[in-house]
Amino acid sequence: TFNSTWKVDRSDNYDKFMEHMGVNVVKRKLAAHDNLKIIIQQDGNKFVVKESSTFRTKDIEFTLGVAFDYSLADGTELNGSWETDGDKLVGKFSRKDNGKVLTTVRDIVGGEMVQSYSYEGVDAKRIFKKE
Ligand code: MYR
Repeated sequence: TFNSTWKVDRSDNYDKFMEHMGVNVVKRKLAAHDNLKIIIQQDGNKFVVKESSTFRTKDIEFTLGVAFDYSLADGTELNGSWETDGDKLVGKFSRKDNGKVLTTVRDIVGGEMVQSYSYEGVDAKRIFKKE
């Protein structure tokens, strides 16, 4: 189950990933220490995700398989949806500005939540621990 409060512990290739997404160096430096915390509350197909970081706090509600809008901390707007694949959550989102696809997967591995991101052939991971 994803239901928990998750705090980012470490990241892998996240700076390169953000660079590929077009995030400028100043924001990337800040994002490296964003203290991202994600509270996930799943009830059947419905999710409430409470995101907080040094950039903002944001509540997101979505239903599996139903597209919704989401904006990244730098203002980039996405539209897409989450689905399940076994025990994983798989998200497929398109950027509104250029139509390019960002895919993301959430998986629980050894009690940690691993979120991987993929955009135009560049991959990154952020690993979260339970608070
Ligand atoms: C949620 O479930 O947390 C809300 C929806 C998340 C959509 C996809 C997030 C992708 C984040 C990519 C970060 C890259 C920064 C350049």
